[in-house]
Amino acid sequence: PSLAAFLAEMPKIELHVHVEGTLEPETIFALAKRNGVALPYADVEALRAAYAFTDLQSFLDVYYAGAGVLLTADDFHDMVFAYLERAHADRVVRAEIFFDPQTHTARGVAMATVIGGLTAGCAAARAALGIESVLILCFLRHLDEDDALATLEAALPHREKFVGVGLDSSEVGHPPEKFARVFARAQALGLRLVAHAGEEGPPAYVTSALDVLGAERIDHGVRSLEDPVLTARLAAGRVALTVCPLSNLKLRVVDTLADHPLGRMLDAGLAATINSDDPAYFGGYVGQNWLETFEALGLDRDAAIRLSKNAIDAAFVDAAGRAALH
Ligand code: ES4
Ligand code: ZN
Repeated sequence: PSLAAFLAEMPKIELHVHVEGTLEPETIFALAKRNGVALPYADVEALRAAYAFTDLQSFLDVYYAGAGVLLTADDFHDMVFAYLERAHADRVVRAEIFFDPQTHTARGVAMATVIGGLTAGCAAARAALGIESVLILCFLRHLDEDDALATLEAALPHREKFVGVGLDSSEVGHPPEKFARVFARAQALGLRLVAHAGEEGPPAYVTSALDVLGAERIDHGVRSLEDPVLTARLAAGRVALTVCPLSNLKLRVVDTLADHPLGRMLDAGLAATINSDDPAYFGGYVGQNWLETFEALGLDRDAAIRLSKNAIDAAFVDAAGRAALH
């Protein structure tokens, strides 16, 4: 088969997707109507016109506005189920899905509503489609650590419904060090640890995500190559980097996909993977990320196999689960 067909048919694992970033514009308007929530956009076209991002913050402003339409457990169920249907169509067999509880609890939505709805949606997709999924609770780094600590405590009645914690939102000015205590608490609870670092922030944030937070995977990490000591360390430790090429393009981390560092990361021996981040906002789900990146960088089947193996090795599964994925 052609490379495009090979990529389309290949079973995939998605390790970096924000469920709130899977809300399509039509769904945002449908939920706004269903819930009686006012939106700062006149219609779907006006909302789509706002998707001309200049950097991470310009995206986050729109993304948090869109997430404001989510109120009921059904909303969270339907959102994650719709994402998993699309992922399944891209041949995703397992997804490890981020959610941002503070975006919802700050509006008065109960933690049980958020986690209960998402868990039910994941279960429904597993039953209907056979797709596996787990949830990772992310702390918003633009808020303070006490808010993150209170969020983790509020989530503990639902401890068995998420496998780990992450760190997302505005990176520059909010280094990993700010969240040392909440990550230590999460680690003590047996949760898996990941953090966004080196997306817009410097390589030093990747280093401190590893050293101060104990992060097991780095989300993005594309700026790691600027630091040769860090690059050697990530390669030697086979630390997975969950790279999101179309996100980096839309948020102007790179000027063109042909400039994307993914090929150089693989050449440097880094355990990179391909993911979609916020697919409803960035112009494509995970299959589109694979296809466009391979075309722009001239990657081959050998690279596809390496990227897939990296994702299998990085997935939060036990030894039997990993053997089944290989
Ligand atoms: C995000 Cl692309 C990105 N970076 C940081 N935080 C985020 N939350 C949702 N998408
Ligand atoms: Zn992300």
